[in-house]
Parts: sequence; structure tokens; C-alpha cells
Amino acid sequence: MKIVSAKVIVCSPGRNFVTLKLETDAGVYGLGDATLNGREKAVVAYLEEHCLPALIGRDARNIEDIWHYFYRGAYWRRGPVTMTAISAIDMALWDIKGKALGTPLYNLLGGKSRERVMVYAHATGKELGDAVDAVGKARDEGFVAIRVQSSVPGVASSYGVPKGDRAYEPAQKGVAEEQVWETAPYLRYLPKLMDRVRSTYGFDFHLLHDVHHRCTPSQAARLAKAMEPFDLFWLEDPVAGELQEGLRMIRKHSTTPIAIGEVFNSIYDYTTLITEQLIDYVRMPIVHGGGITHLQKVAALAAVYHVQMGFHGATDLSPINFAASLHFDLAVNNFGVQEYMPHVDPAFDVFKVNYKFERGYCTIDDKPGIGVEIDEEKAKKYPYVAASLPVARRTDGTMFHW
Ligand code: GCO
Ligand code: MG
Repeated sequence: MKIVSAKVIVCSPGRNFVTLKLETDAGVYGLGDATLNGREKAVVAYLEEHCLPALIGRDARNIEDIWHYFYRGAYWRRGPVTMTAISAIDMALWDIKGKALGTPLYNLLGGKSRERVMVYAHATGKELGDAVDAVGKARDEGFVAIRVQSSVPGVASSYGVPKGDRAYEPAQKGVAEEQVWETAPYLRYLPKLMDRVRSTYGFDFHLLHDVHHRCTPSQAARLAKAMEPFDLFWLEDPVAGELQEGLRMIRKHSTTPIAIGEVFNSIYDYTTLITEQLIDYVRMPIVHGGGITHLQKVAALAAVYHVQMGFHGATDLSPINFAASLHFDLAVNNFGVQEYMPHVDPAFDVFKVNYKFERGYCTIDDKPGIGVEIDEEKAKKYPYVAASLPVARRTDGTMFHW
């Protein structure tokens, strides 16, 4: 089954998405997500210049070999751009295999380990009261796992809080917006927010929070310890991803579960964290972590150390990635939770999806392969818009982690 054509589709139905479409001489085609927020065109160039010409003529059935061709074959290996390009190729090949065999992706990954996938909602507020209300709203919608974020008094721009009434979307048109952040007021504020949430609604639901890389190791250790009375499901990205040793300090002081790695792209980012049991959940998504082929290896390593999977699922990952994640979540034994941020309506004008949300869980139907379709004519109605993620500075002007 030879690959006869490969093309990249870029569209912006509400936000930018990059999609790879591979066609075979058997008439079966596959789709893969190649979206890297704010760096979309870098992945397009990597695919078009360096990968797609080498894909034509290859046997689409040989997923493992093709993965290694693009991973080992790239002398300059790893990194988010390279690994996102490999992910898109890999997803499209798994989609083709499922379609060719007439079976959904989860069957190729070992079959169902569960019937539905627990997802977590985003509850955000411009102030403490709003954030607490947003948690109540998510509970009313049936969510059993809820991430809470709020603006921090005295901090000009907090991570995760939407502008106006629109859904949260960090990437903004043009060059990066410069935001102002300070960690000290946040550290004082977060226990108050969590206390209000737990004293209002009790403990019979999972509560999560994303630090978004804003702490030093000792600040993160203090925060994780302060979170213990609130029984968090996880504290996400307490320190910047590249400082893996920072996780040792957190573990030494607290048993609050830790999730990390939405910015990771390789199993080698996780080896110390998993083998030393410094984390509880893997966040690296299929779209940025080398696809299903590579994530299977990460999930298997994690399982050995009783670490669970908790895929990144923000709206800057396309519905194709979300559907692929649900297949994976259904299949692996060591599944923890899946992030769920519904895409805006225009995205569903372009992408026809096969999953649905119901009372705290997502399910996916049994269409062969990944099961998401793209309407290429509709995609043309939404041309690419250059956009960037923000950057952050401290109040004295020092560049900081966003
Ligand atoms: C999350 C993430 C996102 C990222 C975004 C960047 O946990 O969902 O932190 O909000 O900031 O995906 O592109
Ligand atoms: Mg995050």
C-alpha cells in the first residue's frame, strides 16, 4: 500500500490548525494533526521541505519503520518542530491502518480498557468569586474533574483567564503580547482560592490546577505542600519543564500529585521523572510527542513505574489530535484523565468529529481509524492568521516564563 500523495492543509476556523493528509494507492487516506501553537508555519516547512518528498512511494503499512526513518534519519533530531511533524505523519499512518483494516484505532492499540474517558473541565474566573462559581457551573454540567484558575489580585495578567466573554485562547494575532507576572502574590492567593472551592463544594470531585511553569523548585515545593489539605488530583507544571531536577525538591516535601510535560516532545524528557517516580501524570500530547508510536513507548515506561497518562487537550491541538487521544485513553491501562476544552463552532464546520461529551466523560464511536474528517473546501474559507503566544516579564521588566 504505497503513499502516493501528501499534502498539508492550513486553516484558521477560530484558531490555526495544520493538518497532514496522506493518500495511498489503495484509495485509503489518513489525517494527522501538525499544529504547534504560534509556530505553525515552521512545522509546515519542516513537513513540506524535509519529510513529504521522502514519504512518497513508501509502504504506509510500515509505521514503525517510517517513524524511525524520520526520527533516527534526522541528524538534528527531537525538538518540538521535528517531533510535531513526525507526529502528524504517524497519526495519518495509524488512521490509514485503521481504515484499511476497517477498525477503530483503539482496537489497534489493544482494544478498550474502559468504555468512556474521564475528562477535566476548565473553570476560570476574573476574581475568586467568579472562579468558584465557574467550578459550580462545571459541576452542574456533570464534570467530575475540574481545573480551577483565577486572576491573582496584584498581578496584571494571570495565566488561563480569558479576555472578555470569549473562551480562553492564549494566542493573539501578530507578535507576542508582553504580560506582567509576579509569583509571590500568586503563592499567597492560591490556597485561599482552593479553600473557598473545597469549603463551597466539598471533596467529592477531582480538583486540578495549572501553575504553568511559574515557580522555582522551592516555591513549587511550598505550594505543593500548601495544597495538601485540598486534596488535588494534580498540580500541573509547577516548575519550568526543562528543569527536571526541580521535581526532586517538590517530591521531598509533598505528596500532592504532579503532572508535567505538555511542552515535552520525547521519552528522553521523561526518563528521570518516571524512573525516579518524581511525577504522577504524563502530559505530553500525541501531536507534539512523536505520535501514537512514540507515546505507546512513553505510556509503557510510565506504566512500569505506576505513572498515569493525562494528555494535554487545549484547543490549540486539533480535533484530530483530540480523537486520537481518546482512542489512546480508552486503550491503555494506565489512563488517568484527559483535558477537555471544547473547540469553537467554526472548527466543527471544518472538522467532522466522531466523539461526544456526556456528564463528565467523552466517548468515541467505532468509525475505522481515528474517525475525524476534514472538509477541505470549508477549510479554504478560514485562511491562516499569524498569531503568537504571549511572553511574560516580571514587574521590574525581567523576562520570565509564560
Ligand atoms: C493547558 C495548557 C494550555 C497552554 C496552551 C499553549 O494546560 O491546557 O497549559 O493552556 O498554555 O496549550 O499553546
Ligand atoms: Mg498546562
